[in-house]
Amino acid sequence: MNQKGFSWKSSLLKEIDFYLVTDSGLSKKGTLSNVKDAVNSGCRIVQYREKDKSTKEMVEEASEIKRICSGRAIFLVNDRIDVALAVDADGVHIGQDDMPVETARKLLGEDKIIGLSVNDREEAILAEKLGADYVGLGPIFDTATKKDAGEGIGSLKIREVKDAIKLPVVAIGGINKDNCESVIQNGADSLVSISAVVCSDDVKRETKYFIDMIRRNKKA
Ligand code: 3NM
Repeated sequence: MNQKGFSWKSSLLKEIDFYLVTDSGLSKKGTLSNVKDAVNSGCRIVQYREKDKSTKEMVEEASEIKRICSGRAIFLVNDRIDVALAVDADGVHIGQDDMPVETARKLLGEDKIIGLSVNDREEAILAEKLGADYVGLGPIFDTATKKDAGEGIGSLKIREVKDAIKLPVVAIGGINKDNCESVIQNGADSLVSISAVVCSDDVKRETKYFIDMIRRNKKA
């Protein structure tokens, strides 16, 4: 079954609030510790994003993350469809220059989640047509975490994208405690804040902060 534009996966993803993306280069306490702390704090979606490890190390780490997330959080792998398949993750998150969504869908099947990074309304509309289950919209603000992310588009662009598609919109890029409320107030279903969370001494506390802030602003 492929209901492009909206599916049971998209409705599940609309319920997600804080979205953890791992970064072993920035992490103070390590990826596995970050995943455990975030999930124990109530985070319901984890993306394993690893740029510096061997495939073997990634498969080992991903299978450990899958175990931690099991029954508690959706587990996606960034970019590496082979790693996602190897550990039977819940899906992947891919970028505009990664494997095309249609090809990823053929490899993964209809039951897996595919998220696509988009930078504007046009890319978001195309993502929906291609059968992505959610879009990662960014960078919302300037960020040093992803060197080639480009300039921040500003949180008002979130509303523009939300009005153009049915898919859940996950906001990413330069989001921190000072600017996060505007991201939810402008319609994001969920948000990612890599450095504000993984660079912290207390990932549990930071995760809880974002979850509470998102729920409060969604209710308002
Ligand atoms: N993707 P931080 S921005 C991984 O715009 C990533 O698609 C982006 O890190 C995009 O929360 C980004 O520390 C880095 O700014 C986000």
